[in-house]
Amino acid sequence: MSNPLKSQQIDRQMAQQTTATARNLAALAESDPAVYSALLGEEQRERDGIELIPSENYTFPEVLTVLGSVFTNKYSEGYPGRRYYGGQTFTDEIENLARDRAKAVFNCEHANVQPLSGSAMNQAVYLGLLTPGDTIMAMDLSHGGHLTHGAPVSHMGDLFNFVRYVTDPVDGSIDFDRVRADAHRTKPKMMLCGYTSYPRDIDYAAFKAIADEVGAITMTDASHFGGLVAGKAMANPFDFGFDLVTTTTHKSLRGPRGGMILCRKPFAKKIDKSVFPGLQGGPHMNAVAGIAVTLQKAQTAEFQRYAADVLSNAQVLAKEFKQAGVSLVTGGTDNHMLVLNTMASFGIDGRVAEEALDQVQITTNKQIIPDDPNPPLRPSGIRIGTPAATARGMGSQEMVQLADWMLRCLRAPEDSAVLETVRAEVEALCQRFPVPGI
Ligand code: DSN
Repeated sequence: MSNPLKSQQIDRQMAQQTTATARNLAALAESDPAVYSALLGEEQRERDGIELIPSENYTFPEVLTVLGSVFTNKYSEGYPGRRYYGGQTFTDEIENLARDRAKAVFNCEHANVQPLSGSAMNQAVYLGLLTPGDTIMAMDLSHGGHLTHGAPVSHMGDLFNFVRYVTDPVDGSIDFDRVRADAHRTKPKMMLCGYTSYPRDIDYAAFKAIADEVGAITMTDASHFGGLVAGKAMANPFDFGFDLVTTTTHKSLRGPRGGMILCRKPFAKKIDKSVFPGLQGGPHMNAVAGIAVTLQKAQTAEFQRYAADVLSNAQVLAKEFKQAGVSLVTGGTDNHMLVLNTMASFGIDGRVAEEALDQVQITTNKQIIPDDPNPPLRPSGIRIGTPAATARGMGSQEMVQLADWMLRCLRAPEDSAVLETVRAEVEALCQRFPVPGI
């Protein structure tokens, strides 16, 4: 039964908050017009264009609210019930909610929701469970692995001995006979799968079998597809006996920027100690509140529909591009992402392609392809994905239209008449699909 006194109090506080939000915005406009105007500009950019960068999304409106809330004021070093600062009644409440919901959503035994970002989260795992110099097997950067998966330019690449596996140049498959032979030869302490630019699913059973043969810890960096696992559209590595899953919270999951480390019980203490005090100080409690909100939404049937739609939209794009003869890295997609070889398909590098699409307000990112002969700032392709467009409610009809617009631009990247026409059509479509939270 609802408590009338409490609900009256909530109504009063809500009215105060609405007034405060309007007052704060007006104060920003007056005291810092430069930042205010950039804020309006970014809102307009997001409203009028189509976001196709596969790692970006529109967070839930409720997440925007808690991110801009008083939780940003609070220091909460430590963990619920064991903090180094007073005044933790409500921060403990939200961190417990976020942890419990993470465990329920991902069906795991322990969750740490404090990592400030994806890089910090992966570093906390390596530094917490391994010793510098230990061997880790992970996917090569140009084949889709992340910087923190041991790219030579990263600090992790210096600290640990990364042995990299690659993918088949035609279908993107992983040669598990070779992975097995390399694992037996190099004796990794950890076997890592997961990616930042790989349009295929992962054979967790094959990885786990090899890891068990050599006694390696199994970890998946699910940053890109954490929301698709949560929404039950893609497989959950814990169902295959994996030890750890890391995921950022702002990509397909649609939460605030941040990271989570999910693991089996035996790793819990080391992971928590590694995040705090090992690597970080105070967690960003406004982001932790946002993660709690996100994970409640991730348990709904609506979110499961969203996750399924992200995948089916990617399939439509793949079909359209293939029909038009575009060269897709791995030949297609099993997830939310496609990598287009623009050099092979249109004779233009990824930078030219990205810039042409920017002009029509379709946002993509230039992307190296496996064993790319070109440098990272002028790579051979672009990477696109469907999480953000799907969050606006766009479906298969819009994906067909989108592929057509992209083809027109990529075939004539310097034809201003084509670009102007497409830009106007993109803007008109966007009016019909409001951005959540704006
Ligand atoms: N920056 C992320 C991405 O775009 O995939 C990974 O860190």
